[in-house]
Amino acid sequence: MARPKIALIGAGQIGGTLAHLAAIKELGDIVLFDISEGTPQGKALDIAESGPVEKFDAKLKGTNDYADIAGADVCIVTAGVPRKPGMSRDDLLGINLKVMKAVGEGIRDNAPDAFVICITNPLDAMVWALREFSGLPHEKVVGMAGVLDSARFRHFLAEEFDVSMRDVSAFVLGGHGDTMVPLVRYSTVGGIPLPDLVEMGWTSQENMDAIVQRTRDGGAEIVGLLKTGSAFYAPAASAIEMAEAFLKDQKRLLPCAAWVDGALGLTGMYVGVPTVIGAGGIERVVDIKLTRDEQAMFDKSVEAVKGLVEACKAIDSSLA
Ligand code: A3D
Repeated sequence: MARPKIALIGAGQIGGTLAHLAAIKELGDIVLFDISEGTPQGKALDIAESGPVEKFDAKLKGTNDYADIAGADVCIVTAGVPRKPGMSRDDLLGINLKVMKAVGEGIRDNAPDAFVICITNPLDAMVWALREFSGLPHEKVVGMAGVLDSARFRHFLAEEFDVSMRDVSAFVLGGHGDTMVPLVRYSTVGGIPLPDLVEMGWTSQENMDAIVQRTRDGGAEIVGLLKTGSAFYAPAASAIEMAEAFLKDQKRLLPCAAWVDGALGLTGMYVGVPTVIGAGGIERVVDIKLTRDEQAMFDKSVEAVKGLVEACKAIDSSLA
């Protein structure tokens, strides 16, 4: 049986890391696409040359031609610009919207059957625009944010409790921005919900609140340290988890920016919600019940995403 084909649109920091991870995990053959001449070719060759050492047979190709992504099973989109210190994700909207148009059309014309994972920021608006420009079915176009935000939350919690990260499960919902909603009540250590752990005295409410805020600011913390770009190792690992769930029909329950039409009281929009990812793409949006406080936070996040989508429509009249 032929190996699956994975197209990575954008061969920058995240794109290169995605290619490396996909090769090491032997998820399929990899095509790295970028408008920058030489970058995808150089990274593809460099990673391919690690094959004998890492012991993978995945084929890698770098290209500046969309024709080379033809027939891709998965496309992961990181094309665009990342933020610099002092910038919010929303400051990237104008420039990255134009990039989504070119990428969406490239996927529509060359890989219309792919499962498409968008990473470009501002995430919830860009995945919406990418879906509009590509015209692919909603269940096949999804944004990566919740897996990363939840991984950050899990990492901070594992440090706080001094337990293995494997035993920490956590959920972050809503838009991928300052209004994201780390759901404390649904987050557990070894199955014990966080509020119970506070009650047991394992940690304090103050520490929990600080971890929730650090999770919300997780992207900015890395941008502040790196100074020349944004996070790329954890974002790449998170998108690979989603791609693997699709390619292996794993039915993973993962928080993603998915098209929600009916669940959680929403009609027709992309926002971070719990989903099931399998061979059909987004096979289910999990309609969880929120408390009044959680709902208020989620509503605020939804409004922020709607504002960004309206801004996209104002910039590009074909989206209105
Ligand atoms: P970077 O290393 O700059 O790579 C972006 C690449 O896109 C560059 O190689 C560009 O040449 C390329 N590019 C620009 N325009 C086009 C185009 N029209 N077609 C194809 N390629 C193009 O950035 P990065 O990899 O660090 O980040 C990529 C994106 O991911 C940025 O928008 C970040 O803000 C975003 N990001 C999202 C998350 C989420 O959790 C959602 C996390 C981290 C970064």
